[in-house]
Parts: sequence; C-alpha cells; structure tokens
Amino acid sequence: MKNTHSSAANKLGGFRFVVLVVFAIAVTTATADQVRGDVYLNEYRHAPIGAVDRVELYNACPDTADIGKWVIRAGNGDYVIPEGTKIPPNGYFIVDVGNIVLPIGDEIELIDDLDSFTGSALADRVRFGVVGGAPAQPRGTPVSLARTPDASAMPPRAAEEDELYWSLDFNPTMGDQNDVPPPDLGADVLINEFKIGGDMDQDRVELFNPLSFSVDVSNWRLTTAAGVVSLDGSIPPAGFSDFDSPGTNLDAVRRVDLFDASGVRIDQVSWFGAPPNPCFGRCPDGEGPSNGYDFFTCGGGSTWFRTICTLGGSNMTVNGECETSGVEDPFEEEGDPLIESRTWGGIKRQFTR
Ligand SMILES: [Ca+2]
Ligand SMILES: [Ca+2]
Ligand SMILES: [Ca+2]
Repeated sequence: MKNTHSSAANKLGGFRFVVLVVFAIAVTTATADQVRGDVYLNEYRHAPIGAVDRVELYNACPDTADIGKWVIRAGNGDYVIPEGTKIPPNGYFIVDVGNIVLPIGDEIELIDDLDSFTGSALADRVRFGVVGGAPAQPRGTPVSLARTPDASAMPPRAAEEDELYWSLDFNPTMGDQNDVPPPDLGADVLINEFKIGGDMDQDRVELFNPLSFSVDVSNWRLTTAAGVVSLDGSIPPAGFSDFDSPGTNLDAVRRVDLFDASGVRIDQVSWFGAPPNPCFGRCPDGEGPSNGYDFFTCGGGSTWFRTICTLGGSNMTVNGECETSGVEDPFEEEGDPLIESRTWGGIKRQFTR
C-alpha cells in the first residue's frame, strides 16, 4: 500500500530524499501489519467471453488504498494493477486480470508492491480445486468463487482453511458485498461414489444418506470446474441414490462439490493424484474427510478408494468389506507412470503447453 508521500517526494526531486522516503514507507508498511493486510481477495469469476478472469478486491481500510503496481498472480502468469488504481475505504473493486487462472485448480495471490521490500509481500491468497480446499469455479456458468463471510464482515486470517472460508455463489455479487452462506462440510448427506463416464458414457454421482429419515435433494447441486448439475428426487433413510451428472467432465476436472438447496456447500471429494479408474468410493460408506482436495487429503488408500462400481448401493460387500478387489493398490507400484504429479507445478504444466 502506498501513501501520498510518494508524490511529494517526486516534486522535491532529490535522489537521496526519494530513497529515504521509499525506505521510510517500506519500514512503516512492515510494522503496520493491520494496514498491510487490509486489502483482500473477495470473489473470482472466469468470464467465458474473451476468457477474462475477474477478481473482486475489498479494501477493509478506513482510508483509500492505492493498489497501483500490486500484482495478482496465478498459475498462468501475473497481472500488474495499473498505477493510480485506488479503492475507496470499505470499497469493492473488480480487476480484469486476463486469462491467468488455471481451471481445475490454482492458487490466486494478491501481492503488495511495497511489501516486496520486506519479504512479506503476500497480502492474501486462495487455493481452490485440486490445489486447495476452496471449490473450483465452474467455467462457462454464471457462478463465482466467493469468500464467506464477506471480507468486510470478518477478514479471515487462516490461509490454510480455504474450504471453510470460500464457497460458490450461484448468483454472484461482483462489485458488491458477498452473500453466499458458509460451508457446512460433512453435514449428513455425502458424496459416496462416482463413475467417470469419459467419452463413452455418462458421468454418475452416488450420494449416501446416513440419517434415519428420507432426504429430499430437489434443487441440490453438484459442481465441478466444468459445470453445474441440479438434482431432483430423494434419498431413502440409510440409503443410496445415484444421479446422472452431465457436463461435469469428471475425467478432466478430478473434483466434485455438493451443495444443498439453500446453497450451503456440504461435501467435496477429489481423486487428483490417483491412477485412472472408472469408479472411486468411500469405504466404509460415508466415512472419511469432507475437506480434501486431492486423492490423499480425501483419505486415499484409507477411506477413499478406486472401487468396483456399485452405483446406487453400498460400496461394501455383505460381509462389510470394501469392494476394491480387482483394483490394484495405487501405492503398491512405486513409480507407476500412470500416477500423476499432484504438485502445483504439475498442474501448471498441464495447462501451459
Ligand atoms: Ca449471491
Ligand atoms: Ca462480491
Ligand atoms: Ca456405491
């Protein structure tokens, strides 16, 4: 963040004075942490027309924030905010950053230009899709990735818990306060299994209802980086239902998120980093994390497996065993060329040919 002293320095013109003023600003910025961190990433959307990534920032400062020369960085490159760009106190600001965000997962960073002097340039960041806990924004839809609660309500500090502070908004608020409800991960109904249709077949997703009463899933949604599917019908008590999942492109996106009818995100699963298989499932049914973003963080090899497909029914045999027979353990063969890189660099390479 800059202040108005820099223009005063230019008028006086003395080189030594400029150096001193710049140094003074850097020191001031480094010590005033509450000032440095008060501009936030608040919402993100990829606009298909022109393939423009749009990022909403929020200035939580009581003063105007000069964000000229700040950088928004993602896997496909940097966008430098033009000099003279300012956000009014408690204001929202949309930046068109070009096509720099990778679709199935990425880290978007907001970098303060002056803080780069201090080595603590990162003002804010979000990790989504197969890179972090926040969900991937479905491209080609009018849906945004939004901070919840809005940065004006309670600026979150826990950078590692993206899954708790970000969700998808099916009616975006670009330029205004976010209104998307916070996630409630692991609440009752879960994504229990899915089948990757690929080119030949329909994607399918199985939900499990662990409750003792039927759950109406009308207007619930499944989302991926490729699309949104609205659900209909109900799931019987302690039962399973499977749903067609057209347009979600599971083969490419490697992650699914589940939303209830009020837009609360209640589960997420990913198989990024696992060898290919038609079906993946929880075992025992409904067990394992609801905050993972790749095969490992979803309980891969522990409660989350490549499975024999059992869509619409339990993932376990009548003996209570997991239906993984015939699917080799992905961790048995070290150096299996089918095992993909699960690193951020690996994802970047997939999209920067
Ligand atoms: Ca909304
Ligand atoms: Ca907003
Ligand atoms: Ca099943």
